[in-house]
Amino acid sequence: MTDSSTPRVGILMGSDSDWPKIKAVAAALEQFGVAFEVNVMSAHRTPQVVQEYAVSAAARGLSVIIAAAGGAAHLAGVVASHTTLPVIGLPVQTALQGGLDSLLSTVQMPGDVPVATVGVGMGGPRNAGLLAVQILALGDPALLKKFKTFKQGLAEKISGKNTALQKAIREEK
Ligand code: RP5
Repeated sequence: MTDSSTPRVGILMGSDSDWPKIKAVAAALEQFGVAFEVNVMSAHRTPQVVQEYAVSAAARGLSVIIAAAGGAAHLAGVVASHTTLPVIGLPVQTALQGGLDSLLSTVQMPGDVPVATVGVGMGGPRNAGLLAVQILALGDPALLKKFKTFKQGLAEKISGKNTALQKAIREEK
């Protein structure tokens, strides 16, 4: 049995230094009222902890794991190797070309072990949270309804921006 406070999404990061860069994941989940937990663990520094977490995640009620790491970013891949849950890889920005190292380490998984990798920087952290919401919404009609409303809001926002831009262009003439 799960209740509304049981975490459905596990957010992992390789270091606490990642948190300021990926906080938007949590904000996206909070926006949709999705319960989550946040933990620091490292594929390289605490491999045993990562394995134990990934192996027990489904039985503890989690449905999606979001794994963020920077540099030699192997956390998401290692987690995916130990669980049947969908894993979203979140590459963290670094000094090396904005995080190209993180992006490639996360996305270039071998066949048979998928990691759904979102972008590095920009909308990446928020998209990781929203993708988790969409996965959960497949089996949760109330959440799907909220997500549809959100999408509708996006369309209205862009339409409003377009109207404002057309007006500004007309006034410039
Ligand atoms: C990665 O190494 C972490 O995800 C982090 O992005 C990076 C640096 O970690 P710290 O040296 O700041 O702990 O595993």
